[in-house]
Amino acid sequence: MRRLLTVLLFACAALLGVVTPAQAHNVLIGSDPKDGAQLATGPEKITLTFDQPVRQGFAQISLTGPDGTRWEDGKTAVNGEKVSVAVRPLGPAGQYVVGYRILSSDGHPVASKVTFTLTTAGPGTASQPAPASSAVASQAPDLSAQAAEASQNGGAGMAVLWIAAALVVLGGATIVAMRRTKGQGTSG
Ligand SMILES: [Cu+2]
Repeated sequence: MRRLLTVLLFACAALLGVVTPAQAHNVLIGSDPKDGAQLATGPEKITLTFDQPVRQGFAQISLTGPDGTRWEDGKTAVNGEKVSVAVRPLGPAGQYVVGYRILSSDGHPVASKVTFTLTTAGPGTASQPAPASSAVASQAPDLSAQAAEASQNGGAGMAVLWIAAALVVLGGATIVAMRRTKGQGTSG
């Protein structure tokens, strides 16, 4: 019986070793403007800082105003741990939401938001809607990030194979161990 337990323990350890990710997700450690900031003047750009370098190509920052208007201007840029986007002159006073989605250095997408409040209305006009195409474009990075993660985790496919193989080995070892235990029981 001890042999069986030992086999089970080793099998569990092997499974954990395969499943546990080698690296952690990127974590947002700072932003400009800061989360919860009260600003009299709108920022010219938004910069987010992470604890690890962000992968190129999939990062996206959006800035949504109190009336739902989008205020980011142009493409999101990734520079090491920093991700930024330009912002056009803000309009109405109120809460602005900085939504972001990035691809972690471990290949997993991370998405969240920070908010700030514009205390004084700026010169920007809310009647200047984001082009319709940008709404479509904003969906695309989500899909490509997932695709990238999937291909990145050709690792994941391999992990499944490893788990399957480990289960087969575990099953075989369990049968062998049980037979031996049984054999020892009848002969002794
Ligand atoms: Cu991860």
